[in-house]
Amino acid sequence: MSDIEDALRAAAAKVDRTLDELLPKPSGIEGRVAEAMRYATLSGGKRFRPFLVLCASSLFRTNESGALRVAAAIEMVHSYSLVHDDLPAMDDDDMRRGQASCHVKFDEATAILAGDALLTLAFEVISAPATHENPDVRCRLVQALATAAGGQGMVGGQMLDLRAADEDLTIAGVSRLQRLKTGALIAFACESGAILGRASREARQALRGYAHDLGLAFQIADDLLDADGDAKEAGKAVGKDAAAGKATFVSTLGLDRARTQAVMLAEQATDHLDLFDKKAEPLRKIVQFVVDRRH
Ligand code: GRG
Repeated sequence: MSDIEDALRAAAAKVDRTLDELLPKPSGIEGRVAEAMRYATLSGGKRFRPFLVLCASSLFRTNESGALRVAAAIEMVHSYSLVHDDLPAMDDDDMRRGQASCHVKFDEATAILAGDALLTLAFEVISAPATHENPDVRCRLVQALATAAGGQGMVGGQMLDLRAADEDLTIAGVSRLQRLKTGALIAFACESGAILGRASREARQALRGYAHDLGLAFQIADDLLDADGDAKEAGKAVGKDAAAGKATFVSTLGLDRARTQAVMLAEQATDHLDLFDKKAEPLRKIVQFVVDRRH
């Protein structure tokens, strides 16, 4: 296993412990929703976004326990998005992270509620004093996460995605959709490190540029997996975009150009980190992992 995979696993173990502490324990009749929240969140996953939070915050003088809470909160938002995305009204997927989707394991109403509760818990966690002693920092985290997850961010991107099969999207249209749907949360992961660390404008700009290019490279890699990946390895259905006639980076650019574009974006993302010294090494290495990933 490579260094970066080891680092990802080590960070994932810490994030999972934090999630286990923060997620409600099932009890009483309403315990079913807690069970579904736990099922959807503590079910594997690369913990890529939490890793970005931890690496970005470690560039500055930050407290690891606060960063871990932000990392767990972003994973809650990500897990909610996957639970809702898998619902029959959206992407209608029976399998996620190699196991039954949340609505298949439980039922649709419970999956909707579990997603809602994960989203709200994320805000409860980042707005609590244990995340950062300074209320201004907490307020900025709340605002940035709300923008990234809402109608001008991930939810807006999901709306565009649901319409993608009926629209003749150009490459600019596909880029905008993906920048909102997946890019916004990835950008928040990096931005949150800068907010926690009260970074300079220059450092913040550099992380913003990095997150932009990394987010697009991540999505192209995801489209490539959907186009030529293996369902078992990916832990989810593949070939769905083409079957639905959805415009993606692969359908608009073709396999080869999409691969080339991902490599170019990866190089560009790494260039943004020139400002930081050796401390940014994990952020550099994760770029390559994202482009090469098979799940
Ligand atoms: C329902 C509001 C709402 C939003 C859904 C993110 C999203 C928007 C839908 C997910 C659909 C999807 C498969 C998008 C492609 C990129 C992506 C988010 C892949 C899954 O993320 P990974 O690879 O998954 O980080 P793991 O399981 O490792 O956490």
